[in-house]
Amino acid sequence: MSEQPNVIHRKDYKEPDFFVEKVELIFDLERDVTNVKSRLFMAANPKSGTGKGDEVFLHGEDMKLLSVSLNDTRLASSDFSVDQEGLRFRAPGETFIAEIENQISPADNTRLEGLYVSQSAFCTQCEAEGFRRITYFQDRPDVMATYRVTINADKASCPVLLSNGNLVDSGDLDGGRHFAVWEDPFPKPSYLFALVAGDLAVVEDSFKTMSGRDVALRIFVEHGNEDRCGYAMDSLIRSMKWDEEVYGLEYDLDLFNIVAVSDFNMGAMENKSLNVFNAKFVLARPDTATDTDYERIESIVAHEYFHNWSGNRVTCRDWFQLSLKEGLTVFRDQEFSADQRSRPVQRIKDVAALRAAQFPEDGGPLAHPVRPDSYMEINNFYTATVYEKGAELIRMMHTLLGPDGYRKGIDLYFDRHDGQAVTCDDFAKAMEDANDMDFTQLKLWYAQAGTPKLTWQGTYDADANQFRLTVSQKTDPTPGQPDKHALHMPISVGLLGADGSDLVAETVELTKDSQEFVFDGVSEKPVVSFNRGFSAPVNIMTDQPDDELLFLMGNDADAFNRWEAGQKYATRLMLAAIATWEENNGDADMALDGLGESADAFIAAMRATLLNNDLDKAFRADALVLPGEEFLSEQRKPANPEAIHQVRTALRKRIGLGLVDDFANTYHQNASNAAFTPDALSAGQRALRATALGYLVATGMGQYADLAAEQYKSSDNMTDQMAALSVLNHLDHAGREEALADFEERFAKDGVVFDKWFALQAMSSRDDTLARVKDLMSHPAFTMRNPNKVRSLIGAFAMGNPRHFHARDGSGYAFYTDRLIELDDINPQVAARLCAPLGKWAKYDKGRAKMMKAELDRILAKPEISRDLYEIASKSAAS
Ligand code: B3K
Ligand code: ZN
Repeated sequence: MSEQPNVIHRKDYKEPDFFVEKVELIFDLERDVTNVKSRLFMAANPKSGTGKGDEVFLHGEDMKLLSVSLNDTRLASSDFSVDQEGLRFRAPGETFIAEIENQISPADNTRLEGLYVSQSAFCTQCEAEGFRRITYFQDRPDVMATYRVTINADKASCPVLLSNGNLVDSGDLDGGRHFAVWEDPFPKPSYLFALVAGDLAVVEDSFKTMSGRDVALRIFVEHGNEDRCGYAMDSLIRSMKWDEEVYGLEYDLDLFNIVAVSDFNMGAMENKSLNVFNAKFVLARPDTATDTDYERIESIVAHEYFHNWSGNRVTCRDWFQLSLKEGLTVFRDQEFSADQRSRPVQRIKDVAALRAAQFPEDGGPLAHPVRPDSYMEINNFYTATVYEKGAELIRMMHTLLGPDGYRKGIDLYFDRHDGQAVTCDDFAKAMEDANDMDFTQLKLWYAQAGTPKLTWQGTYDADANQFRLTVSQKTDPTPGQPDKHALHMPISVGLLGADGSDLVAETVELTKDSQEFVFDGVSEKPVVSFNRGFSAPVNIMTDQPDDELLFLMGNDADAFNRWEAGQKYATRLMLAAIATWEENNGDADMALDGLGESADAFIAAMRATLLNNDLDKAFRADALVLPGEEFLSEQRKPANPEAIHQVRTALRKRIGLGLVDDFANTYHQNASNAAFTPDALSAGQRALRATALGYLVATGMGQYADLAAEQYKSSDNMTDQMAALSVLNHLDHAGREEALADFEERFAKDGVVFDKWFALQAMSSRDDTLARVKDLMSHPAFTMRNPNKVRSLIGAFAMGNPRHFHARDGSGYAFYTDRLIELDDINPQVAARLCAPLGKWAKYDKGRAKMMKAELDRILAKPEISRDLYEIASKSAAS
């Protein structure tokens, strides 16, 4: 980048002057120079009144243009112009055929956007704007075309040739080459185009749709990984069934392919009938994948499959509407997982993730609305706000309309817009029209950034048997949005009687800055359970007294709020202790002593949860986890990473010592001799046992570190091994070194499994961690060219190791910045994503803030900085 990148504004949206209705592509695949021929059947947009003589613009980047022909006549070089952004020529009529020939180099493509090489295979990634790195095209989602794709390649190295749709022809060619022709009958935007070619193994199954059609299901992987595809396939079949049952949506082609690749910028991609996946989210065998991996595979396979309707059949008009498909699809995958597993446990995980990633985003320099108003680089907007907060918005519609009303709205949306590229307003309109509702105020959630803060106050009138609840909302200013309006949100409320049962369970609608809700027939002074199920994605500022939190922890009928009460209590204790730690120059034990009975009562409540056999084990495991260091650092300004780390560690030790016998019993009672199965119930049992082990080791009693070392050695599944290794990871214990060495020996050649080994060491709280991370950069299995490796070693250091990333001497920041600068030349998209931790400088003390800001300036001073990294670093440095 030589000058400041352009800012694209939503308000500037204009329909295209010309459409492409049909595309024919011919690829001559070679690693170094791939030849691409395209025939574009183009037509003027009747609404724009364009035609003969008007300029046609086709995006194109980093390619060599060989020729342009219009209606079979080759253009002289004076009849077109080409620059860094694309190709321009004059239309020969209202409809015409443009033929273009160009060359690209897949082997040199380290950005992993467009056509590139991963291991031995060719693959593509086109969302958001990768297609323009393959050939010249109107690379925008409102241009939808049918595709016919011919792939020519060397038969020995690329026996498998895949693209979207149906295989219509194939055969041999001279010179050891062969070809395949694919046709996709569904018009689609270019971002859904995909091509894969390579020597891949395939695992097959099939699915009979609700109307009785047979769909062939195939998963393609590197040879040798065939026995790790079973769970992904099973998840796919369950997703297809669920979408029929819950949404009435059936798959529309006879073939559905998934390809797992090692080098991928994100999780997976929903290309029409040819999903491309990061191998990490496909491959699983009990000895290579943890329960968490299985869970992620299930939800990502479902997410990408669900996009076939919410994203592909109905797509986005422009990239500002990204949440139209992403928010809706995340909501769909969350509900799928809730139905497959435990609903409350799923909600707890989703909310914890929202709080860990989206709330900080909403409160920081990169805050933006669910439907952003402007961007420099759209890839920077695949954010927790667009995805997860977008899903909360859909969830609120679901809550307000009820399941039947929601379904009516969804049916109307798909009926009305099938085959179109539409907006978030179109979605909301379908919801409104089907239900005769007015979502004018609810839609502000699309436009307004920032997490609302709610406070509430209750008064009980014993004479009138009445409870009055006054609720107020306020949203702080965010960059570019100084004034905020009141939002419409559903608040689910429970009023608990002294025996713990619900006197009232209702959902009220907050629409004003401050509003009173009156509940009648309340026979005793209740304890309030507010925002049950996290019905609105807000921060609750009201402090409930300790005894009420304890009561809710033990009694709330809403499992989410039981968990929430425990988290609040724990947060309160730790924040108080952190304040004392700072006053007393860093004695965490003394700080905890100062909490007196509050801490004892909390530990007793934890014990009650641990031993409550009425609660499912996965829930108990979650309820026993203290809020994380990142979360705590959001709660108090300036955040003090040392204090947070020490206080949290000391509290864990105290809980471990207080409940040592209970944890030991839990640990032994939950051992299992049965063969590993990834189902939710067995996973919950393993999670509870792992939590117990964690607390036992936290006691500092040597016998338990030995127990963890023993667990690593004796268990036959990755879940139990990782549980052991992740607690050993912070210790000086021979078992740690032995386990890491064993892991290395078994998995050093096994890409996605070995990522765990890098991440563990990057997240260790041991003093030697930074030195170790630096050493690991030269491990033979590490490369800056593989995004998974970068995220495992470098990303995990910044995001999973606050203690070392925020080291007082700035060594963590300096190391990290060097890597971002290095990475920007290789893969700008991943570099930009990893830049966010430095942007949190305003949350830290002056010394740290200054160093973090200086590192952002160092990034900005990089010559030839990418647009991706520039946008994140400049916005982060500014506010
Ligand atoms: N739609 C893709 C994400 C594309 C990201 C481009 N930077 C995966 C998903 O959300 O399903
Ligand atoms: Zn998605």
